[in-house]
Amino acid sequence: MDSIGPTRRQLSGQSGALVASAAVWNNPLLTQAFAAQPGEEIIPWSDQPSLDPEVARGVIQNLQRWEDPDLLTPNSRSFNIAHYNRPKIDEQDWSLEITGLVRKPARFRLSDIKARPRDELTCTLECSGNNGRPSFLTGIGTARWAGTSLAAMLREAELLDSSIEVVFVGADTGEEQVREIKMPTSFARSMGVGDAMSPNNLLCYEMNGAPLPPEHGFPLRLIAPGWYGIANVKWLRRIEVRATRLENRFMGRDYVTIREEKHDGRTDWVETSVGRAQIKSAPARVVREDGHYKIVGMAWGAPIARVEVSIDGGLWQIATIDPTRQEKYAWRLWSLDWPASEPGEHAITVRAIGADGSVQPAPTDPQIAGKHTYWESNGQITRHIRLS
Ligand SMILES: Nc1nc2c(c(=O)[nH]1)N[C@H]1C(S)=C(S)[C@@H](COP(=O)(O)O)O[C@H]1N2
Ligand SMILES: [Mo]
Repeated sequence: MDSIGPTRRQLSGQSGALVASAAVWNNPLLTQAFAAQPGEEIIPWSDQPSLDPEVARGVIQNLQRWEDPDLLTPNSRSFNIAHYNRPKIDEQDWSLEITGLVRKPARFRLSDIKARPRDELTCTLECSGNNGRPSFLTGIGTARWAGTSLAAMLREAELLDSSIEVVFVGADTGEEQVREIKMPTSFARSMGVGDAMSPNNLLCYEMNGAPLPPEHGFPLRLIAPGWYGIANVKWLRRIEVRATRLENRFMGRDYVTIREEKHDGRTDWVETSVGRAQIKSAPARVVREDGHYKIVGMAWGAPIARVEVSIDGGLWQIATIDPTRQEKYAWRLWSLDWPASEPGEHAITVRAIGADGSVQPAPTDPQIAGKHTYWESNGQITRHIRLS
């Protein structure tokens, strides 16, 4: 488990009710290691995005201030996204079907799934639209998920040799139109058989120790570590193995990154399905304590080797990464002391460097500069702040 100590803020009474028992301090779900400390003053960013952006109205709910993310995001502070409706499912009426190109199709009640071997994993989930729009900045959170192995269930179902695709179908429905055809449709995303069989994928019924909240997919959702949020299908009702690729709105139309690429001296416009998470970091807040400043932020999307900060376009300085959190799919906390800060406007840019040497791209990198859609915007983020 993640062991996170108490914070001075909690000890000082902000969450006075929690000070009751020592056990609380050992419960990572209740401790906010990343919350502001007493004596620290958070300096507000001068570029503040809306927490209720027009473009996302109805689709994205519960966006939080980015200044105080926690190492584990409490369920009450976790953003949620629904492209169609948010079904309220009664456990009695629900089952999960595994069907299609399998030798042994099966149907499971929630109790059947809970009776299977239990697995837990801390995983950061980022919406692929996060930061792609100036107004959408906090579509990310980290939770401790519990469920059972997807791969084990697929193995038991015995996939036929012709299978290439595993489709995850949700209970939420909406209407789509392609050319002149209007159709009622269910939310669905898919993975190739190889990706679906990854031992990391969990069918989850718990989020931070609580039953999966309705808006996060009760009774069962897929958690696919290493993928953008869209792959993590909520309100799962069917898993279907197929011999053809799914090319619906969420695989092949809307959730498509369009990018200009240079090949052999000519430009090709390339459309790719939103896929795996990518290395990323962002400054979360600047705090002042005893007259000096500290920049604190998060890094995620790939195993992180280093985080670097550039202030006002200056040299990259190496931030200190919090060593207490080493889980592969959970974000890392970092901080940098900022001693010589002049009054006035400042720009703070961060980049993460992965264990594999990959660098979070600059806005001028062809990966970012050539991109015409807002999805998969993992370019370096610059925030602005005014010091007095
Ligand atoms: N069934 C279903 N699953 C879904 C979605 C949806 O609209 N329907 N939205 C996806 C998107 S775009 C994201 S970013 C994540 C968000 O997960 P959360 O709502 O638990 O935060 O759920 C994904 N799973
Ligand atoms: Mo998303």
